[in-house]
Amino acid sequence: MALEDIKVPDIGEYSDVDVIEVLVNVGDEVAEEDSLLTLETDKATMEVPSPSAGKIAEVLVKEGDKISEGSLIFKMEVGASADTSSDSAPEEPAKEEAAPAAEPEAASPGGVEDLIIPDIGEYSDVDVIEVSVKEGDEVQEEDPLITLETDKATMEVPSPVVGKIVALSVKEGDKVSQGTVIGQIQMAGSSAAPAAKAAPATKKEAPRKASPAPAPAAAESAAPESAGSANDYASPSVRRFARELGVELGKVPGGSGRKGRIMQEDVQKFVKSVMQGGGATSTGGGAGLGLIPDPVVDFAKFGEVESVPLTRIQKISGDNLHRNWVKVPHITFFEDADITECEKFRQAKKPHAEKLGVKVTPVAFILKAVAQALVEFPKMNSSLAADGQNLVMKKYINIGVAVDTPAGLMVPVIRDCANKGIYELAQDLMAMSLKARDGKLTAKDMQGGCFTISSLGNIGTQYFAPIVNMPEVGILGVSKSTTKPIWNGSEFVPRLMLPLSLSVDHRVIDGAYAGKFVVAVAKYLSDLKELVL
Ligand code: CAO
Repeated sequence: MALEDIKVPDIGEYSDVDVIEVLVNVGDEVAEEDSLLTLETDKATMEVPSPSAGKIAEVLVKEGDKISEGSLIFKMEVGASADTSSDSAPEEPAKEEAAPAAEPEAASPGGVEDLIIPDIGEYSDVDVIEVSVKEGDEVQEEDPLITLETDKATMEVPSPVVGKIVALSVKEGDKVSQGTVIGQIQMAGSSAAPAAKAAPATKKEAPRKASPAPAPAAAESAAPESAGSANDYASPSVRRFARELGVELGKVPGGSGRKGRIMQEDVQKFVKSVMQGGGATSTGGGAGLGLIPDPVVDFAKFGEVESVPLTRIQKISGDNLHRNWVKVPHITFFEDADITECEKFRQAKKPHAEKLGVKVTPVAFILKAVAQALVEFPKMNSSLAADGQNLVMKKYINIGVAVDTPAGLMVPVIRDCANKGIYELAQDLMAMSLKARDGKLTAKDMQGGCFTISSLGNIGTQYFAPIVNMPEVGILGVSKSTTKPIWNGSEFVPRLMLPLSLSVDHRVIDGAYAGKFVVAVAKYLSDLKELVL
């Protein structure tokens, strides 16, 4: 067993680079290429991998330190055969001298020059994960143009000069290598036509600055955690932005970028939510509530994983559900409706409905019963005014129905339910469910609801506690009907019972009121004659 010095390898032309994370401790066994440290400059985040397998004997660096190429960072016990030379810093690939993609000639002042990927270490076919500019944008020297990512580093390619982007030939998802032309820039002060491609122009200084020349990459890995933990996956400029605002990236929930990357907007949204005292966002931040941060787990440590981006609808409904769950003091009531007669009636009407081209499911009857109960219990059809001082009593009865779609949960609204018959309600329900599943709902289709029905009856389940859809004050959860033995006073008889679960906003609805409401819904479903009275 021999002790080997581990030094910082070639990290391009950077020096005094911040150590933002030390990933190993004394005693840790590491394999060759395991990440030891994460470094960050204002343009790149990179990991320093272990040059060989061994056991960490001494950690000579800590978070916040500044290091440069050659700094001694660890001592490691390696096998007897290991090279113990104190200069055995990571075997850097022979630093091929930055073979410039094009001759670094002088810039043609006022001309148009190609934007070329500079020396990015020994990487090639690197993923473009963000394009920060578009054609027509004016940029300053050093403004980030695109962000690249390998499995060990995230780096920005800055603009080499001040000017206007006149052509852009790169998009998110493309792969680029040193020398790839990604567009053209018209240098400040120029009036040259965009198409007029200048003779090989300056690739001089700026490109080199984009080269973090990070240590050699390990085997292929799609893991997005290029630096630090899974929850602080962001480009260097977003990191800088967060740092300037004093935001810990690990606390920013749900990156909205590709593969969950945290974008500048996510940081802004987080700050806004903290300032407003709200709990943050989709994955549950809760910063304004003084909650501890969400656990961040590297699931890949325990087995194979795959990252599947949330759909837009899932993100939106997630944020809404979270707000509603946190802000509304819920109380949920459970009741069974005896729908034996209702079901007989529905079955009897099926042939006629089919002739009309309508599929009448129990949900049409539930819509009708709820509409009638809302007429009888108008507070359940109200909303708390924004000032918190008044109730807005609605004189119309529009009911939202939660529809399970491949893209996520959507709630289209069926209008004027109190004045519609069963066939018409069934027709509207069919049309809205179809529209939702085809992704064709308009914003208007989902506006104006007074109360929501969430039916899992076609799926199963007994009871569940639905979340009130703010600013509504009530939601009825419906589960699968089953035949149960019911005592009729002298004997048990088989009855088809429908489980109902009513959640209400307890700021507006008292328990007794809610109880009466759900009992009324059950009564209307048990005896349809009540509905016509
Ligand atoms: N008990 C027993 N069977 C029921 C039932 C109930 N409560 N409700 C519906 N069914 C049966 C119907 O009788 C019909 O069967 P038949 O064809 O044999 O008559 C079948 O289920 C109909 O299912 P459907 O989905 O085509 O239509 P629907 O009107 O019952 O429901 C809709 C429409 C949009 C509510 C439903 O499709 C849906 O998306 N539900 C999911 C809602 C959801 O995800 N809520 C979220 C819960 S919490 O986040």
